[in-house]
Amino acid sequence: MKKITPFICFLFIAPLVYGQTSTELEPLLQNVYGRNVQRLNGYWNYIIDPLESGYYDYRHQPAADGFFKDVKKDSLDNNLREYDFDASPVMAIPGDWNTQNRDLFYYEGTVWFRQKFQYQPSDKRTFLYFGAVNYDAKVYVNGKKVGEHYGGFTPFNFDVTDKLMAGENVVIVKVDNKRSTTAVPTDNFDWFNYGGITRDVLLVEVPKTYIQTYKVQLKKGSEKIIKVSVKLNVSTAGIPVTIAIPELKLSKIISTNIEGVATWEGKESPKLWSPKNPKLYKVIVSTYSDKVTDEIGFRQISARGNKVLLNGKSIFLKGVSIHEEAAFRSGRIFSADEARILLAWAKDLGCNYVRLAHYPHNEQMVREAEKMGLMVWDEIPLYWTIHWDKLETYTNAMNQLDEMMERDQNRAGVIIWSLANETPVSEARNLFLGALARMVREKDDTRLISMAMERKDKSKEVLSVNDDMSKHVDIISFNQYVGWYDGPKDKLDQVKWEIDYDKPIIISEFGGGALAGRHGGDNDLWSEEYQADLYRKTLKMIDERTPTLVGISPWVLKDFRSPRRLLPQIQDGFNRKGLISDRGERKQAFFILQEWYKKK
Ligand code: GCB
Repeated sequence: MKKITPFICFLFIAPLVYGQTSTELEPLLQNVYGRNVQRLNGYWNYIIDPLESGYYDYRHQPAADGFFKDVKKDSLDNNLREYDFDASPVMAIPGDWNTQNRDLFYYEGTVWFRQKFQYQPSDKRTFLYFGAVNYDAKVYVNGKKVGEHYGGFTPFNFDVTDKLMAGENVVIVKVDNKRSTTAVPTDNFDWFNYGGITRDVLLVEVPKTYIQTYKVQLKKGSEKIIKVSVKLNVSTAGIPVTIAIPELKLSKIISTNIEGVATWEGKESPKLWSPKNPKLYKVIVSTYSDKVTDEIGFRQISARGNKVLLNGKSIFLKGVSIHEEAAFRSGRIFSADEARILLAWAKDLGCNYVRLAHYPHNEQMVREAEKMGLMVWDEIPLYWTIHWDKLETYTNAMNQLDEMMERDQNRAGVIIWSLANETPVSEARNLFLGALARMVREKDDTRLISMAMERKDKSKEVLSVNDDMSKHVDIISFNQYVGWYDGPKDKLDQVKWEIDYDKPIIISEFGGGALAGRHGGDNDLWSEEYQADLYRKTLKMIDERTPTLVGISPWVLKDFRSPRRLLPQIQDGFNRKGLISDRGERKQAFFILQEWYKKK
């Protein structure tokens, strides 16, 4: 216990320092896509800078005249400048750099990006918004730093009003995707470390007094009471806020308190969102000066005993795990069109649920899933061997969790917040994750908490889970690879499961690898037949020798790139546990699971 005392201290300090990893960050604007935006997407000039010579001088001190200044040659006395954005190549933003330039395929380090845009001053405020940058983003506007953000999968924004000029403006971003043992994720993970400005870049215009965030959802425990909370950027009481849901003939004017927050709850009769009827309502939040439009669904999700109830009825989560990697071309996904391809595959499989692993996917993915009637498990990359004893790691994780929750808080489709994946059990880890679980509960009582745990067996034949984090979660989820890492496959016929928690249970991963088109007997590793048989046996084990489950999300929908997967002619840099290959071919196991889902 002694060893972790400093850690306990930092858990108390953490809320105080929270948000200060990136001091210049403004609170996240809710639903930028429902606002007046100028897209800065397009072709950006870039400079690859492995030694960060655009940032540090020759004594390795931050340079005052780094690349972010983008100085004109003739403004210098001696004309000497050793970089030139104008003469540098361009790449498409949003987009990872690895799949746009062969030289950058395995690159991990710094790349500078520059874009120019026109701006006309007005009485409005302008935010510079990034959907995500992997991993460390230092952002400059017209030569001045506006802020920095850590974490590769969540949105962030800066108020840049005072830095903009009439006419041409320049935004420069130093992006560094070097892995680090103290980061979230750490330096060791089983997916591809796509670097760059991987999601939309937007200029968002808002009035001086604007709607910073809002949450419109059913109140916990009710299928009728809609609960609204709207926060303005000013701490002024008495500002009228209108909340309108035209289809429900709801139009209500409420008033802010001294914190600039307006709340309301009232009885309505919305048609409830469900996979069968993914009904969304147009919701308009407005003040005298600002207006945001959204599409919001209403549903009630809860856990009772070992059941998960959707709108009061027990439901089985027919799921699949998905990485945010494009079908056919394997780069990072950032558009609704590409999200729909993967999600349509999941629907075809018979899914009503997807586990978006192992980090927050882009907003389009979450919104499209919701529209298609897929429930969502949202996750942050607390993966494997995290530095549980480091304040910076905790703050980073908390920040990513908060940004994900803030972004997705109005999505009825999102039913589970997941804290972590396969993290080794220790006291420090339990404190770290326990503190995060408390934060999640405080922020949102309308969704369930889970995390992918690991097995702790009772004996060779009796498999189980025993994890102290169980008291913090609503759903016990665990990954298990009997028949693959834990072979041979016949073991699936011999073992049974006993889990001693009176909580709903999900198998968040199982699976095995197969190269599409490779055939053999049921026991030939890497053949489609092996994988299909593994699914057959696992599903039988679930039917016959596993406590009642509320869902599964097998690993994984599509083969995905991972530098850990090195077997020539079979893996070639891909994790081959996909039910569909990277080229879109369905493997035999796809149809086994599809059949099982049909009967569920
Ligand atoms: C796991 C991890 C997942 C890996 C998978 C595998 O347990 O959660 O990220 O990709 O196993 O294929 O080994």
